[in-house]
Amino acid sequence: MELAKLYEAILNGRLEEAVAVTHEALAAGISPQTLINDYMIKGMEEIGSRFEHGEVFVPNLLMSARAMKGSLDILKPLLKGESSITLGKIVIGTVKGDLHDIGKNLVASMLEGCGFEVINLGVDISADRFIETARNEKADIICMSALLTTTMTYMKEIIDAVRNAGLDVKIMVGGAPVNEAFARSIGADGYSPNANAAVLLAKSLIKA
Ligand code: B1M
Repeated sequence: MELAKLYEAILNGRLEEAVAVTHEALAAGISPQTLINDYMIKGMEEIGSRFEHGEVFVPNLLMSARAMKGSLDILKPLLKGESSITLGKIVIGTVKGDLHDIGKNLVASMLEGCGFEVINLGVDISADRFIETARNEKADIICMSALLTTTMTYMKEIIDAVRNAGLDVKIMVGGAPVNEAFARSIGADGYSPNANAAVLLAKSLIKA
């Protein structure tokens, strides 16, 4: 089957087609990871690049996001393993001022699928909200996502507030503009570039 159709459907924001091709691909035995990493994320990257160059506009981003979410809804249950043990509890959210949630939700699904208990706070999350939830839930890890250069800076405020609150919790960060050096500079315990790496990082932080 032609998997490039999935890339095209996400890129062009065609929800029905994205959903149909995803079903066909699964029936043909293609793994969810292959579909996500090799076709769907690439479609989102391309629409982002076109947006950056002024070739498409916010409504196009929204339509691509809708198509991506439609496909991910089908794949998410398949990312969940049969794990009966809980490796640890993670509070995850996109930081204040930022409404991007596709990557964060992918990270949340992968963590859940690999045995973590995940409390997904959603988007636009303040330091107080992270702290309150982590404290009440006795979380092991706070996981933050930011997609904007203007919101990634708020991660430091959250980390400082968490440390000042005296919480014994590890903090991991990620999102397109974030990198290892930035993560270190704001005092995070770890950075990961994608959902798979986030699982490995969370496992290593739990052991540390
Ligand atoms: Co926006 N947007 N957007 N957007 N958007 C970007 C981020 C942008 C890079 C596009 C561009 O110009 N090329 C740009 C940011 C520029 C910058 O800051 N330097 C941008 C902009 C400017 C904006 C607005 C300001 C546009 C406007 O209104 N004028 C606005 C801001 C709104 C706000 O948040 N306050 C805006 C709005 C939107 C939509 C709402 C239309 C929509 C989001 C819909 C949604 O999420 N529900 C949207 C979209 C879709 C994008 C792009 C095209 C795609 C993002 C995405 O979903 N990628 C994006 C361009 C791009 O990233 N190439 C763009 C797919 C997803 C699977 O990847 O989220 O990177 P990603 O997640 C990855 C990794 O980053 C990592 O793992 C994931 C899986 O591999 N990861 C983590 C993420 N979080 C992690 C946490 C971890 C670990 C790993 O913790 C440890």
